[in-house]
Amino acid sequence: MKLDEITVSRAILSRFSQKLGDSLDLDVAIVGAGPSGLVASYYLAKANARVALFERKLSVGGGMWGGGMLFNEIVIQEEAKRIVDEFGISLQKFQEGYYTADSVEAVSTFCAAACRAGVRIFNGISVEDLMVRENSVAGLVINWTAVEMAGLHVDPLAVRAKFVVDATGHPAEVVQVFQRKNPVRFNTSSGKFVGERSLWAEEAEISTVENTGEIYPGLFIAGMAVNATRGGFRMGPIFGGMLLSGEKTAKLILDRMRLDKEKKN
Ligand code: 48H
Repeated sequence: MKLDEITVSRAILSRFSQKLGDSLDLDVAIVGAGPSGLVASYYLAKANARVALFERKLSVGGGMWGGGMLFNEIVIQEEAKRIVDEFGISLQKFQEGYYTADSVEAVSTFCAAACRAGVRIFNGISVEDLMVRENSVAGLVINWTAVEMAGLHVDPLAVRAKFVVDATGHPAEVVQVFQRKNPVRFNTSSGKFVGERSLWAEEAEISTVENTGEIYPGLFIAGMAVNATRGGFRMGPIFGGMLLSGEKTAKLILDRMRLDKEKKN
């Protein structure tokens, strides 16, 4: 077969334009492809929602690659074992209620499952702002991470979405930028972004899941962004809460989509 460089270029441009073009009007836009964002996106796509995931870095997987302190094993507790099993990731029992997984197998499996379920993942793209309407969030404002890193003055593009999920981890970037730029009141204890507390694994794992939800019309929080936004504790390198939070996010949004559809009919 004769190879033509221009055909290779044309193939990439054509396919990427199609992929991004098909993602400009979504049911759900998720920001951050760590464990909570990946799991949320997977369950949403499996239920036929139109969902895309935007990740600043080239690598997808967030803080899961490095396990704890770069020892690339993660710990999963009993409550989240069924999710890891559903994805087919190998788990080893460490002692009663504690399981471990190879973090590389875990991340790569979550990514592959999300892609195969129909999630469109855009890496190298940063979310710099939100699109808003009167009293709700209406989508994302995106730009290349390379533009952000170079500090270039380049205007962004917009993505419309019925629901936006902040799954950006510790910084809860989407929530913070939204608060900085708008006179908003969140569904938190103070009505504002509260900030993450210190390490208390047991409490943190419970509250991460409990506090997962909608903090402003159209804006959901998942994973570590939940603790940061609502003033929860951190949990260290145990990942069950991140997976359960992702699963709960998908369930809450799917319930809302069903309700909204019923109301329309
Ligand atoms: C696009 C963005 C933007 C942006 C950030 O940190 P993550 O892994 O997030 P979670 O919440 O799924 O998982 C948290 C977990 O990894 C962790 O840190 C734990 C359990 N810590 C416990 C402790 O005590 O320390 O992933 C977030 C992703 C990253 O890949 C970022 O690059 C990305 O979001 N991101 N992507 N636009 N503005 N901000």
